[in-house]
Amino acid sequence: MTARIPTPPANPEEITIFVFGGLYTGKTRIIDRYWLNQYNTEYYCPYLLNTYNTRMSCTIAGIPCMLTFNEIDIPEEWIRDPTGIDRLWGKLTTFPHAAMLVYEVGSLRTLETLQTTWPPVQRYFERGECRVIKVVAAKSDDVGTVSVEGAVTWAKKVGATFAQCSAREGTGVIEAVGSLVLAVLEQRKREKEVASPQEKTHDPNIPRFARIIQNLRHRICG
Ligand SMILES: Nc1nc2c(ncn2[C@@H]2O[C@H](COP(=O)(O)OP(=O)(O)O)[C@@H](O)[C@H]2O)c(=O)[nH]1
Ligand SMILES: [Mg+2]
Repeated sequence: MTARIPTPPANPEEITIFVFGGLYTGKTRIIDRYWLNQYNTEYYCPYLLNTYNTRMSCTIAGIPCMLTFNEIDIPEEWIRDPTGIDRLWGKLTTFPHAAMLVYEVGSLRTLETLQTTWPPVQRYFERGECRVIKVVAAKSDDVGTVSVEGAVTWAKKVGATFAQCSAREGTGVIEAVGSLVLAVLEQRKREKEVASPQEKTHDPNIPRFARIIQNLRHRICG
């Protein structure tokens, strides 16, 4: 009788994504679209509002991942006084792996809100070495009054990539989240290679050194 070998538990890559932006910029709908592939037309998305911390397992580029979406509304008091963010996050010791900075295409104020609050947010991200950041122009199905060039320029300035999406139409959401996750996975791969270079098996110098050593041995030992 053959013994049944239990399947080893999958070891998913844990990835926490901050979805950060002003109120009503479309953050909840982006998560809802990605998570459940739905667009809730009701004002509230009770399913998400009950949790705020949404965890989902998925496979991206063949790699099992566990994503945690952490939605953060920017309150008015942070816009008036962004140092409030330092006071709240300055001592935190947990950090996201990636972040989406969300504004809406029809509201310059929502982009300015991101710009105003960026310095303390950047300080927090830097402490946690969170470098995978995307500026996301939400509601791209709407009339876009905010200059895309202006937003792209700012994104570059803060070291972020840029994407547009519409949760309503279901366009750009999967791509935006997917590219963030891939960037995190690539960063982890690079860090692993730096931490343990001996694990690299494709060093082109290895066969060359082996030949040199073989030659030397031949000359010495005959
Ligand atoms: N046209 C359009 N409206 C959207 C889209 N996403 C969200 N909204 C609307 O914007 C409002 C706020 O969305 P929500 O996701 O709750 O914003 P949050 O406060 O940032 O989480 C809601 O009334 C949505 O109907 C979108 O992709 N297109
Ligand atoms: Mg919300």
